[in-house]
Amino acid sequence: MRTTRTARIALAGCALAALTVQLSPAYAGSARPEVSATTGTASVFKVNPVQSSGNESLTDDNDSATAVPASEYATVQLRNLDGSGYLTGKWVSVQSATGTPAYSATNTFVYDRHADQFEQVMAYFWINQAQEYLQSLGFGSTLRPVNAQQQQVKIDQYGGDNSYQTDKPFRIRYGKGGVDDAEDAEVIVHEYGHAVHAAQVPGFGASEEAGSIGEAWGDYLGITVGLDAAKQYNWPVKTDLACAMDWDATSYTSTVPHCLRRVDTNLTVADKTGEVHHDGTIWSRALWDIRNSYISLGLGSRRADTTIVDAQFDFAPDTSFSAAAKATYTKALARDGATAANAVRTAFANRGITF
Ligand SMILES: [Ca+2]
Ligand SMILES: [Ca+2]
Ligand SMILES: [Ca+2]
Ligand SMILES: [Zn+2]
Repeated sequence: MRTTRTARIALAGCALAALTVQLSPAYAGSARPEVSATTGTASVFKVNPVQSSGNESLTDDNDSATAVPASEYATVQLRNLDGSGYLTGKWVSVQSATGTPAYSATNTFVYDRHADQFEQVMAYFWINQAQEYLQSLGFGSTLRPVNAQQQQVKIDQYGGDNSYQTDKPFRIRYGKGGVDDAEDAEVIVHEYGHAVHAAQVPGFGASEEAGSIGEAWGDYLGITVGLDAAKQYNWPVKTDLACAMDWDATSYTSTVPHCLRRVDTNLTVADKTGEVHHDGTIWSRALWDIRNSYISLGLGSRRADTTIVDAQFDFAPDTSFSAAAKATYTKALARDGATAANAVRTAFANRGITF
């Protein structure tokens, strides 16, 4: 769940919110011809238009096409499609309750942000990108697979300004309050982060600290996948690296830079309030420090992410901060050696998390 200041919904955490609305398959009864190719072309935001432009004055303007300049869109490959001509493939299946499902006989999905299909394309591209990122770290080859399944995604007008990952059914829903949630890759991947946890540890999030780790991981994954993609596709990053959801946040934050949350706050366990998004920023700062320590040690962010993800397999569904920190330290020691492991221990200790 990506609770915002304007729409705080009383659910314990995304992974706990079991929404059971079951809609008929969006594509049932279609008479469209099959498309055989599994790679297509699409237009997407370069993570989000605030991050790629540095322009904190961009506004939603009621989903207007002209609110975001053409320079902030990139033409990309859509990979792993199933050849049906719809946005369904090996790692993602997008359904929409808003607007006609995107379809192209040539796998060409070029829309502007005013079109409902744009959010569908963004969700497909960014979830596929997140799974490809995890696989590029070795998950599914040298390491255990991580949520290597077709992620169900729904885009609709659900509630206020919020998005959810649910376990029953196993699905992500993106809302359309303010800036449409699926116009910001950091929102898209945040929710995918919850699906990753749920796939690694069934029932994950069964304590307040586990729920906080879930929110922290979603924010961190959104940022790291976006930064890795910016490197891969040569896109500019013009806002603070630690700022999550720069574009979505323009709808409900008045201070600049616009961030739903940051992963570099200075909170410690002494600042806990019992609210998972707030308390998650304690954990996400530790992840951020681990990342930067690995970069300083010459190990790089990808190695940090590999250790962080691999350690998550060892978290109990109702883990405490302390137990999860110890599991991360133990994984770092085994994979990366004593110097890296000590940096992990320090990152947690600086948040007041000891073991
Ligand atoms: Ca839109
Ligand atoms: Ca929104
Ligand atoms: Ca950002
Ligand atoms: Zn969340």
